[in-house]
Amino acid sequence: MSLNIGVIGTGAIGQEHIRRCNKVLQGGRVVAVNDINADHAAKVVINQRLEAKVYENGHDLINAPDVDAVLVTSWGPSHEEFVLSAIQAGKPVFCEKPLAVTAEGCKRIVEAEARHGKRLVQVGFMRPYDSGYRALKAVIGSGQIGEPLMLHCAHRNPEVGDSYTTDMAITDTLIHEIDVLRWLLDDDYVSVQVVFPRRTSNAYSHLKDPQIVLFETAKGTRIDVEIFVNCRYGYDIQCEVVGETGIARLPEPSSVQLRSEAKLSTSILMDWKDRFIDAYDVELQGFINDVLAGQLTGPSAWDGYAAAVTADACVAAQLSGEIVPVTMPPRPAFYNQPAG
Ligand code: INS
Repeated sequence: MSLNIGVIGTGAIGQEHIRRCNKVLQGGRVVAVNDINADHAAKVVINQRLEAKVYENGHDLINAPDVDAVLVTSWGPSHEEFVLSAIQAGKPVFCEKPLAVTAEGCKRIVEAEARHGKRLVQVGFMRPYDSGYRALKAVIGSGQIGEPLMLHCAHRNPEVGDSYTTDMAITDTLIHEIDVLRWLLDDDYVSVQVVFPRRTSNAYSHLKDPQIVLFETAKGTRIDVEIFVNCRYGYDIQCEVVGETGIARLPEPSSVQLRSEAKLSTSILMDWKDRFIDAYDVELQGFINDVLAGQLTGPSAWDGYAAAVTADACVAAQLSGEIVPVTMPPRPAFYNQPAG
């Protein structure tokens, strides 16, 4: 059976996901599209040679009888209303991050899904689908390094534009670590502190860059994440897990080892879109497969909510300089199956 997919939002990531569904992935095809700019949606249909109907209204797309599942890739502030509408219609929905722009909004989605009684929502956190993180999780799970005690992580971008503000280091950048490290450790955060080292002269003057975010988890693991978004040299994601009897590191993306001009070198990627490109494919294929099998297993609305609550605490910690508690209500039994 092929899954008929409706896509709300035909901007950059929407077009990428449409291309994926039609050209790369199996088991799904895009039959309906909507965008705040209907002409834009119509152009995407032509450019990507889709046999898809353009809807003026996202809710009509969700309720269309031939749409089996929905992808929400519109502007962040519109996510909540479309996800709630899909739950109302009883249709599975894949929503790009953020699930909602506030923790309250995420909570409303969690409550609506719990009332429905079955998981319908997957959040577009793709790092748990990256083969490197999966391999790292497998090593931790094997017990080879004992229990994880400390994590040293870095999230570095070569540069960011002048619209990037200090809080975006959390909501736009660290948000990936917030999600993937919870999943990696199967743990929750209990507190966070943010400290600011000496500033780089390469950042715009309104931006505090770099930053160091220090988490403590419920099991007592300590995590430091360096966020450095004007590091100039490349797009670099690091994660080192120090366990009781050994250390495990996230593998580097594969690249040719070069001997040339008296140097032995491997190159470093510059663009984040290239770093996790395969993970996006695996993530969306997973959603299609799970919908067809009748049971979602990917990052849940609860994971979206947990990330939003944690991000709020991190932003508060940026402002106060204090250690801020991360207060999560207990995970409802409904979500007890951890993702991945
Ligand atoms: C992007 C994206 C990248 C992250 C960047 C962020 O939106 O999420 O993965 O490295 O810092 O600006």
